[in-house]
Amino acid sequence: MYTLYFLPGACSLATQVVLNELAQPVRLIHKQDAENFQELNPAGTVPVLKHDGQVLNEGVAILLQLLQQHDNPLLPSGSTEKQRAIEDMMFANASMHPAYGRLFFLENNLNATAHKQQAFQAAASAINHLWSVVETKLGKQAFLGGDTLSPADIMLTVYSRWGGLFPVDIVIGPRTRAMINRVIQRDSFQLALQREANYATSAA
Ligand SMILES: N[C@@H](CCC(=O)N[C@@H](CS)C(=O)NCC(=O)O)C(=O)O
Repeated sequence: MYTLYFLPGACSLATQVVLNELAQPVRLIHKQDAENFQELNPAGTVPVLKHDGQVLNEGVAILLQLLQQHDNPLLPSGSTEKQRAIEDMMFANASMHPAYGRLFFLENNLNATAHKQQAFQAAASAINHLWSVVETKLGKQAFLGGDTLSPADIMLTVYSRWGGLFPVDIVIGPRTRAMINRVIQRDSFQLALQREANYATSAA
């Protein structure tokens, strides 16, 4: 049984979706309910995954460990395809995630002024550029990895839900929208959302 420390709707949602894709049982613990979260991850971020006494940090490192541990069609075995899948995961985690992170930073650290809105717009424009890169990468494919789901599709789908929290126009192209909708409709994603919602309900 895996234990996943999470925040609702955060990037830890992607970890849970991958665990669901791999049919692995998972127990959720809200970050605020952890007695010693700083000891689990001194950086203070989710996801944190515990399994067999091992504590794993950093989203991509966690996903790679899971994908190497359990048979799955998400991470290809051919070296070129595998390299591309990891590149896409890093694009999501190290380019798109921090681009959205600027919106959270601005919201939490600037008072409402014209400058704040200007900064939001600059941050949104960087995000929109990255979504245009995704649109080009997708080409005629259903998913970034081709015909079948890849880990980066799940990660990007989770991040795509953050734009609505801010007063910005995030522009996501039609092929990317279709990919996101395919990911959201999967049982693994719906189950993950349901578990997070049920957790919030039982904690209330
Ligand atoms: N590089 C880290 C970044 C993780 C990260 O930034 N997580 C955010 C949520 S998406 C977080 O935990 N922020 C701290 C907080 O909101 O308390 C990873 O990929 O695991």
